[in-house]
Amino acid sequence: MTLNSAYIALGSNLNGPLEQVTRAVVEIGRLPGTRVTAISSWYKSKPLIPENQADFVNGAVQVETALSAHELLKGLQGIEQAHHRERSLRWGPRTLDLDILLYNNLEIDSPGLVIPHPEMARRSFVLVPLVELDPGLQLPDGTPLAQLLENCPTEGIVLLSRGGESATGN
Ligand code: ROI
Repeated sequence: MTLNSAYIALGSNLNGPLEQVTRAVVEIGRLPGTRVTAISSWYKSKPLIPENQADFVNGAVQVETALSAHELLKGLQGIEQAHHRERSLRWGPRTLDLDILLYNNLEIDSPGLVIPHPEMARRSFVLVPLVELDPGLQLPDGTPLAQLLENCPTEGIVLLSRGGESATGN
């Protein structure tokens, strides 16, 4: 079985955000053929548009998976739905947001799935946990993520709880 390496961003600002994201990590590790190989720290961050909503908890995990990128996306969407995610407002508060940031060194541009995640270069709440997981990570075009982070404002991001290595799931 060929295993793929993917990085997933987690975010929540509703219904006990820290519990939402920590439960989601366990659930990600239960997706078929998928193992969580590293978990970042959790960070509290100010909402990026609109600002009149609660602070977010953000983090990232690395997984090894036998799933294709589209299968992984389907699995993550199932987890989001199980957390009663409501999609009423495009930029509104959410109980759980799971985004595939990177999948091997692939570039994917299909209607429901774009990898690398198009917004990640501008979002320090994504880049900070990602660079923590692997300071040497690069986009498929070779751009170091640490360099993107240097150009991103990081004020408003506060370390909430320190992460560690983990091997959850199967
Ligand atoms: N802002 C922060 N800080 N963290 C998020 O995960 C997040 N997700 C979003 C919007 C509403 C754009 N803002 C966010 O989808």
